[in-house]
Amino acid sequence: MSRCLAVDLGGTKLSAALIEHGIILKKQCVETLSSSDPAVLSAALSDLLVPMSCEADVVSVASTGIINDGILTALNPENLGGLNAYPIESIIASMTGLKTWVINDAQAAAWAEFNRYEAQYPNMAFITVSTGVGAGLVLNGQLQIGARGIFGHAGHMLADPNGPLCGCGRRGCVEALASGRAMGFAGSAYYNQPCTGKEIYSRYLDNQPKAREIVLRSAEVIAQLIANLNITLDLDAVVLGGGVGLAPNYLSLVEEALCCLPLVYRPKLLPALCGTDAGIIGASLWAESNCTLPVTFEIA
Ligand code: ADP
Ligand code: BMX
Ligand code: ZN
Repeated sequence: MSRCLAVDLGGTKLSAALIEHGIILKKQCVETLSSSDPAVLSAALSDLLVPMSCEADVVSVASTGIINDGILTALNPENLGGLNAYPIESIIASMTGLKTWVINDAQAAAWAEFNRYEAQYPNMAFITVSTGVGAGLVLNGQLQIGARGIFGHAGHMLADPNGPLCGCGRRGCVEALASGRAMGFAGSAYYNQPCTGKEIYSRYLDNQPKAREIVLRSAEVIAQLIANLNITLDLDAVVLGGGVGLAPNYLSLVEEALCCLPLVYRPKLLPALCGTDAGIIGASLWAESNCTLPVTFEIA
């Protein structure tokens, strides 16, 4: 495989890039249109991917949602405007005419960061605090996907049994308290006007007390999630990414919250070196490893 058309489909943004030998040659990013109508997503994918596909040999997608057998099943359909059961692999393969690989976005980003950190941390969790809260796990140097693609969906672990109802149907998930959408909801209720997570974050940076409370709560919940993962999986490092995770000072807030816990709960905490490109880079690396021909042995 030489040139990959790598795609990152998140709840807020959709990006595509041509990547050759790990180098991004060309990249485009648009807003993810929120609609339960699959035709809306298909049209957006076609507009973005078809013009770039003539320059690519393969397509590889990092997508929000559980990816199993090439089908996107939203654990939290609200993050995608209610869209669910979308056969993303076959749709993209037929619109581009190219072999298409698809994995979960946080799993892809975990693979990108594992490689970007030069495999120094064979037991590593990547957490994205973005539209939702996603996670990807590399254990013993292997990216974990799971038999049904669910591996690592730690954003839906319990944070507060009395917390808000999560779009997945469970009450008090990490995502319902800590994600960009959750911060936007909490802020909209308080300020009595629709707010995004990004807007709440800039109010926090301006020292507005309610926004500060919302952002600190998010960071505290993420720190507890990291502690839970560390005590379960004995991690070498946790890498933080996503629009919120990479926002100024967020990692320090998580670090401060972690510092209140006993040492055994505190892994090394690192920023995502690939930044917002972790999904596309991880997808291209994933396609590369899938395209490697199996070693064949000749029997004399
Ligand atoms: P996606 O979820 O599509 O991968 P992002 O990683 O950009 O996209 O995450 C989107 C979420 O992060 C939204 O809730 C948005 O409001 C929030 N966000 C984006 N940029 C920032 C920022 N600079 N500071 C704080 N929050 C941000
Ligand atoms: C949700 C879930 C995960 C995803 C995570 C981060 C859906 C549609 N997505 O927990 O699969 O990895 O959000 O996604 O159920 P993002 O859009 O915030 O990057
Ligand atoms: Zn949930």
